[in-house]
Amino acid sequence: MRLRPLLVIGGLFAVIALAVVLSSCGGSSSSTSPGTGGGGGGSGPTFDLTFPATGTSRSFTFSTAGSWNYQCSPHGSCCGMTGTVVVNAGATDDSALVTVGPGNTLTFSPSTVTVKPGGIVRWVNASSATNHTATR
Ligand SMILES: [Cu+2]
Repeated sequence: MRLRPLLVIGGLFAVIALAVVLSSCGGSSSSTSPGTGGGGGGSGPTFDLTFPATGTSRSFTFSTAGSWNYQCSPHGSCCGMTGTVVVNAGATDDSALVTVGPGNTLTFSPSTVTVKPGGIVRWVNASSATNHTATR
């Protein structure tokens, strides 16, 4: 008579423990699936800089460490006009200059620049084209 309630309670604990184990297995496998593919995680900074004339310059301040790819909207997918800003606490430079379309090429030069967090990147349009952008 006194054992029966204990057995019932023990059985309930066993069921609850099994349920916890099963749910934690499912939880751990699903929580590891989303990946951002390297580069500091999250979506990172966004910007859309335009260069409506030769000589136009635009600046952007990068506060978040990571490796941030960007492209020219009209010339990124078609022509590989892309670049990367690496923001790294170990960097020494607090600013960098990128030339847009030097010699009327569809390039950013240099294609990769590195600054420390809080660093400023400035792009200058050296091209006769007026539709380049730096976008991400
Ligand atoms: Cu372009």
